[in-house]
Amino acid sequence: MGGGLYFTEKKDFDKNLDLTKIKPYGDTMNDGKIQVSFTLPVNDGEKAIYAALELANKMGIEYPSVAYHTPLDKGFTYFVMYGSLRHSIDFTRIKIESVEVELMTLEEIDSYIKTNFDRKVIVLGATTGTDAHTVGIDAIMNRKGFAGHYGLERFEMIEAYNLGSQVSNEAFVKKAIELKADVLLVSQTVTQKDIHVKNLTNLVDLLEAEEIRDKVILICGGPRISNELAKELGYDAGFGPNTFSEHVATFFVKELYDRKSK
Ligand code: B12
Repeated sequence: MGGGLYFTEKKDFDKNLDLTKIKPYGDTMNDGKIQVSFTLPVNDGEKAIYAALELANKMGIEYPSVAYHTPLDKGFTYFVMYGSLRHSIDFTRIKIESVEVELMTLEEIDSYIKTNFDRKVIVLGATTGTDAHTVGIDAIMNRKGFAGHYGLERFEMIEAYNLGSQVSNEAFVKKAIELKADVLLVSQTVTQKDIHVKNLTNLVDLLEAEEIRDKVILICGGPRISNELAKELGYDAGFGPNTFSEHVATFFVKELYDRKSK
């Protein structure tokens, strides 16, 4: 290999767990072992391997090695790199803003709606924009649900409308007005080039233009959505991975009640 990048491993690191400087774990505390993959826009070969090692080193990976490399196409090579991460994180300083509600069951949510509202709650959901991923919104809304948790269509006191995927924001807003929806659920999976941010922001603009933003509870969700991001974009809440219908329904029935009481 040109120039030769050689790494010998240091074994005498501190093996005690310190939450103020956690590192990835391989098989020994603080060994920092990680595996990363990326594609370089060059042909496979010695020079490409050298570049990948140098890049890994720049990323903070000590003792990097190329676990796997293969040409993807002419001028592109895929790498899997293995090594020890130099960096650590102070775990004790992390504060996450997540939706905190005391979770209710399907039956409790239905009876909460019966007790507090004299009608069913109307929920409209879709995957909007060009995004074609439906599995997330279906997991929340479809009758059969997801991982043993029934979806909103199964709730007696919820009238759920799932428009599917690739629904334009304009069509979504039009349907929301037609149905007089109480709750709008938007799913976004694709985040390449921040397309989700543009699309979610555009929906808020349209709702404001129609003067209905304050009349609905606006919620988004998806594998890379956090409550923090959702609020930044003008949503009432955001839900990420491992969300079930009960999480989101508990949030919106309580929010509806709070708004009604004000
Ligand atoms: C299945 C799949 C597809 C299927 C989708 C079929 C369908 N009917 O949905 C098909 C093959 C069509 C597809 C296409 C594409 N895909 Co795709 N796909 C996936 C895959 C493998 C699984 C996604 C999934 O179903 N997850 C399961 C569900 C249950 O999880 P979830 O969506 O996170 O939902 C949960 C929560 O997030 C939350 N939630 C989700 N939405 C909402 C909404 C609300 C309101 C709430 C409260 C909660 C909530 O609740 C759900 C349950 O807990 C992922 C990779 C992966 N393993 O994740 C890639 C992935 C999402 N796809 C990806 C890409 C790039 C694409 C394409 C652009 C590929 C291409 N170049 O053509 C196209 C998209 C085209 C388009 N216009 O959108 C990337 C996205 C990268 C990114 N960050 O942008 C991924 C991550 C693959 C990858 N590693 O590159 N895909």
